[in-house]
Amino acid sequence: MRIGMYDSGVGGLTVLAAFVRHMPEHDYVYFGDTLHAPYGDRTAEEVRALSLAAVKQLVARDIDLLVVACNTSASVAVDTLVDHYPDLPVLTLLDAVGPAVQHFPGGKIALLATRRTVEAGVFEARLRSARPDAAVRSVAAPALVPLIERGVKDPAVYGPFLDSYLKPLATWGAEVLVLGCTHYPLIADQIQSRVPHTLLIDPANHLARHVAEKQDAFPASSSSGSVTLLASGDATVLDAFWKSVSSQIQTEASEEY
Ligand code: DGN
Repeated sequence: MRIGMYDSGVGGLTVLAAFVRHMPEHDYVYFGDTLHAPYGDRTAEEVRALSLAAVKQLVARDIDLLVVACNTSASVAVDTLVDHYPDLPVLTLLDAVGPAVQHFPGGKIALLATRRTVEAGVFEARLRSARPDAAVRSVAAPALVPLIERGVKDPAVYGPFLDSYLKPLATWGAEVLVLGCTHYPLIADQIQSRVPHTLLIDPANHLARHVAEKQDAFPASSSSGSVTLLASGDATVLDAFWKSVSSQIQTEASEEY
């Protein structure tokens, strides 16, 4: 099977890594819209137009399945994509976020995401319907994606932002924190250190597991286990991130949520 994925930039590589970990035998084509990242503070209209342009690149490569590896895009653009490509199966992390929290007993669930995703409210709605017994709270973290995209590594730069987003959640007693933006697993250690008693959940692992279990339901063209990275801007950034993300693929397999 040839699976297409896109994100505003490097974040969706964490989704790609989850898929490669579970299904290394498929072919993957990843498009990072690095020229237009970040999407998080753009209007819904802009995100829809950019998402369509990204998917056009992937469809031109004959993908069998589209995975939207950008939650901002999933929040506002999925209907537009389905309208334009009615024959293309489309999955998003919206499909995984409910099942991802279903089995955790915690009564306080938090979502950390971009401003557009939080304002759209669809991820929060999925969490609420999956866990009507739990209290759900969303926090927008607009400063993080631009720093991650620029390759900033210094924890001191992230510190004040992470403190302001996460300390209220630690005080609230969040038991589960859903990483609602595909960039955030890239700084999971820094997030975890501010909410040490909270379970971090990356819905990409659940989506990848789901697709791996239901592979027969998807169209299957032959594949050779390849990964192709495309970018609207500088592709070397994607290559560098992928090298680092893919090197962790084996080591994290046993400890995912
Ligand atoms: N990785 C994107 C997401 O999951 O929302 C980030 C969007 C952005 O560019 N801010």
